[in-house]
Amino acid sequence: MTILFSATGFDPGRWLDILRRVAPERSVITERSGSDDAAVDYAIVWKQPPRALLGLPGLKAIFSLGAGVDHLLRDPDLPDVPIVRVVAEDLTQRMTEFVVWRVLDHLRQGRVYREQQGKRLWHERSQPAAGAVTVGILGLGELGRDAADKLGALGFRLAGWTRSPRTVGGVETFHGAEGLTRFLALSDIVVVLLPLTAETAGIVDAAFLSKMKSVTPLGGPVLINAGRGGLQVEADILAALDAGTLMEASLDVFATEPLPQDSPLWAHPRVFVTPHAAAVSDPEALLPLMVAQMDAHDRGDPLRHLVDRSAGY
Ligand code: NDP
Ligand code: OXD
Repeated sequence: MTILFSATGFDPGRWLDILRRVAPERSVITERSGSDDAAVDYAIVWKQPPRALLGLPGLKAIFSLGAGVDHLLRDPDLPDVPIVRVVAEDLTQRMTEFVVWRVLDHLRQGRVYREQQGKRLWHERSQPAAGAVTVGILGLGELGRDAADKLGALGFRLAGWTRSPRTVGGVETFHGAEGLTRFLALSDIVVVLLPLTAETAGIVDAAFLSKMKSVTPLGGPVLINAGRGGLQVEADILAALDAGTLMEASLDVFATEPLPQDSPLWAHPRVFVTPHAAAVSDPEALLPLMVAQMDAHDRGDPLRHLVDRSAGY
């Protein structure tokens, strides 16, 4: 009973300490020596290096350290075993906090008031009510549905866009290409909570931005992307901001991360940048759920929160 923990891009020390604590009866390895290959029955991965998962005859499932699995599905050597992604109250709650924070900041003109404070300007701005604003959420999955629920409780009108037809209470739903145009024509603030797949890559491009509303109660349309950077064409977002067709954007994810120092997004006065921090994965919250699933699966229970490889999420 061995877990292979294979991750790049961060120091896994705390994750490994917690994993060893919550799975005391399992061995945990980060590198393969060859002699332990046959004992590896589960892998936990984040942007695993090439060939990390190749040739593990006893592998039963791969656990993604994130809700998104684009990092993992890119692997040309991915074994044909079930993939489990993160679905956890802790992560969902963090994402909802981010979405509500950004929506309220745009609604209450946070950018303008921060500028005014810098100039010691006492000037009250007009204030639309939440009920006069439609927040459109691209992706009504685990994260999108919870954000919609909490925004609805604050009084916002809600629209949602999905791949397949969905019914979600309090949300006007749309799907497919034709549905996207109608969804955009309705949304004052667009929140992107889509997975990055072959179908969604680059979806927020010039054509998409040109379909956003030109007049909104906020003075113009707003974009919030907390899904993946690959969903957006950054040059098109900058062009729309400069042309005034997009009023403001809050971006948590970028085509290249960390966002390159020379990216014009850093200094753009109407862009709010966060470093892929909308919903951090907390090992104390997530690892016990993963180990509980491994234990249950070993007892014969089916795995939950499985990825549909053909859909890419
Ligand atoms: P889910 O898989 O639960 O939901 C995905 C939603 O996107 C579904 O509603 C799905 O539609 C919709 N969707 C997928 N493909 C399309 C398409 N081609 N057209 C229209 N809609 C589509 O994912 P989660 O809600 O758990 O997570 C969403 C994403 O958030 C993750 O994939 C990840 O990239 C990102 N994320 C970012 C974080 C951050 O810190 N910035 C943290 C965590 C996640 P349908 O309902 O029809 O299946
Ligand atoms: C995730 C992420 O997918 O951190 O969970 O982006």
